[in-house]
Amino acid sequence: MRFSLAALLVLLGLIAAPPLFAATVEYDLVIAEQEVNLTGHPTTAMTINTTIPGPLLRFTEGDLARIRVHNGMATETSIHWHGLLVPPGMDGVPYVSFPPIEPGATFTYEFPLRQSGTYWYHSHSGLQEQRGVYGAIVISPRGSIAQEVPEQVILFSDWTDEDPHAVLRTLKRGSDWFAVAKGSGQSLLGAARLGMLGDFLKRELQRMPPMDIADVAYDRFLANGQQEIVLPAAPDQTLRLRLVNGSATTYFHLEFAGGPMTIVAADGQEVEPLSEQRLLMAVAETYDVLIKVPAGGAYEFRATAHDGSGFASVWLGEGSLRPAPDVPRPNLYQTMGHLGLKEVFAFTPAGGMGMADEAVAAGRFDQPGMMSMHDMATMADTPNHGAMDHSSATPASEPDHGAMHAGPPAPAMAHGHGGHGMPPPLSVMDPNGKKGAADFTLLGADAAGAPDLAMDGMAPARPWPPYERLRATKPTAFAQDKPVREIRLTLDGDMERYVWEMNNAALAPDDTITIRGGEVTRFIMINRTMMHHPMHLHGHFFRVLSGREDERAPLKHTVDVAPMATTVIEFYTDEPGDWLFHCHLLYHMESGMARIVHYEDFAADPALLAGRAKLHQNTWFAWGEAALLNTMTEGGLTLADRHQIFSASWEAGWERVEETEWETLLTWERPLNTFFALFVGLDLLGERDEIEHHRGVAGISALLPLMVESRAWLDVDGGARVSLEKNLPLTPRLKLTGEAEYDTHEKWEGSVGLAYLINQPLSLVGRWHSAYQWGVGLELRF
Ligand SMILES: [Cu+2]
Repeated sequence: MRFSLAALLVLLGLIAAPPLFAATVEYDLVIAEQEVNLTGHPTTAMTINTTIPGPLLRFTEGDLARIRVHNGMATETSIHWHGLLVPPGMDGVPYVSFPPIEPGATFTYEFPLRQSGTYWYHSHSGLQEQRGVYGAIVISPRGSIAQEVPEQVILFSDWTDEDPHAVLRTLKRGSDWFAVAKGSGQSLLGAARLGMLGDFLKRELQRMPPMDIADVAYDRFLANGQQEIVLPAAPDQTLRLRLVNGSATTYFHLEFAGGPMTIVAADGQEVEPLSEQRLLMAVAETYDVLIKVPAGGAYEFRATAHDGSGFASVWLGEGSLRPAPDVPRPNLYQTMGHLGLKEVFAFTPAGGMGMADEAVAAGRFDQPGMMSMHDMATMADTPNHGAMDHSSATPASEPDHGAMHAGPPAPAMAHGHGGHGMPPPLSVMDPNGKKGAADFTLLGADAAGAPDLAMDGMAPARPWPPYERLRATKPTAFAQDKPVREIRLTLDGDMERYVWEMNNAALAPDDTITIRGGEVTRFIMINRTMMHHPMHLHGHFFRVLSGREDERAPLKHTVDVAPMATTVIEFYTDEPGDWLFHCHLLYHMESGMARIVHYEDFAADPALLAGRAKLHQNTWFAWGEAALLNTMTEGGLTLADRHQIFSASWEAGWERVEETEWETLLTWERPLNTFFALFVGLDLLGERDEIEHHRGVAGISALLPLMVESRAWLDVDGGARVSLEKNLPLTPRLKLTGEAEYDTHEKWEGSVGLAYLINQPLSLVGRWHSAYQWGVGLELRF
């Protein structure tokens, strides 16, 4: 009797308490190349278990995960568990935490689940993430018996039919095409239309390329792999949406047509409930939100790409369609910062923005927030299209939600769902991201052509992430007695060459960030670019500090660092290993914006260290352009990596000369920064098939105020040459081009003309040249 009572008690204990022994949860993931059709055109993608996204992985806190990843492709691969606290060897970053998974091989990941929440996984090899290698992870809290509210997992992503390597090559060559394709081009006419010629001039004086919020023109934005999905929801039901941004480069503005959403977790970690009408989710972040689906309609939960080029839709509920409102497009013409003579004639781009290295080193930008509140306050006074929050100069402060919905609520559509649940397009905004590609109207591809514009981060209609208002449910502050190590990191970029850097350098072997266990490490990240960078630290959660003491600063694994702003994070160092810290914009990471964070006592496997050189592999990119007119031809071929540029250019004319005259220039150029480069080369001059002169040259290239490209050289014959070149976009497609050159041997030469962008590889050109007169023809980019 006593025995059976004891047995009963044990049995009861087993039922009531969490399981004493952790379950092992196993998954098999097969990564393979496969044909998909997301746009009406079949293309090759990389899938996990035949789908994009890959399967949702569900665990319970305390489980042991055993995941076998099979590489069914002809190229190496990897899977990284984004936001999960795993041993360093299980983190899945090739050459940092483990060797890559070779073609045909299987790697078994095994790790205990030390946390709960919404996370995701993706390939950390090359550009595979853009090709479809990602999926969501949900870890239920341990001991939870029943779900309080029904939940849905929604993974947002961006999609292009183009090979991601071709995308990166387009970015490297500095083409305008993506801006035109997604309707964020900038031009003189666009600036004039907005009454912002002053800003246009200021930017040109500052030597900054036209600002854009996103780099790539996408074909589609996806929710769980589709442009539009329908999820079941009962009237008046409260739902928990587990939202994941699995995009390669796209931030999303999230908004629910049925009312505000209540944020209850960020990056998998619980936060105090925070109500938001419109939420900006950075790349690689996750949020859990509660929404209440009103009765009487199907309500849209919309994810609008940050640059306004398209969106993905999730419909919840039944009945007539209630679309979410359009988000105004960003006003890309607005410039930032003070501009004086010192900035105009600065030697570095950072100096041109008023954020020179010396000022950074002196700690002038260490406080979280924008570089200068004074400048922002001045900006808020400038008349501007769209709403502007005059009451506050702090971009991340509480936005005035009233201003967001000044108009009447969006009208319901007269009809309900069809059998396929696919509502017709409702909005002036095309859900497909490349609407500008075929728009040949004057401002069709211009940022100024949008019906509604607002300034990013300043207007309440375009909020920045709500970090300052997020508070953890429990204190997150570290004990006061821990040593603190501060590390200052500037986020830099060379937009022209598409090289992205930290502390003025792309990823290189000697740039490891060394930290020590048992300390509080604080990263002060100072963004000296006009883009947002979602910075992600592997293997840790960090506190996002807002500049005031808050013992409940939220814990995150990924944080947005806004343009020209400072973000400060801190973490306690108790996860020995080598961990990647990088910008989660895929093409930024691939172009150098990454570092290894190394615990000083941690010794990685020597075999792994031997292979690490591959991480630092510096890829070469090649491209060319050639113009053929009835009077002349000119063009060039370029081969470049992060540090040097080889180029061959030619010019040949046959009009008004006895024989075809030509000049070919071969150079090797070493950029010092975005503004200056040194070069040596060989200048060849000839007639027909004969070389008449050849001479060595050496000189300097400089980008001058007003974006004038200049070059000066001395040659071995004791001569010299100075040349200037300027391109001015009249509309996004129509460019005025001018060149002038003075050579001590040949005297003056110059040309002026127009180039009209037809599509990515082709422009129509007409030009007057001082030697060959008027000509028309085509320019081809390849
Ligand atoms: Cu970045």
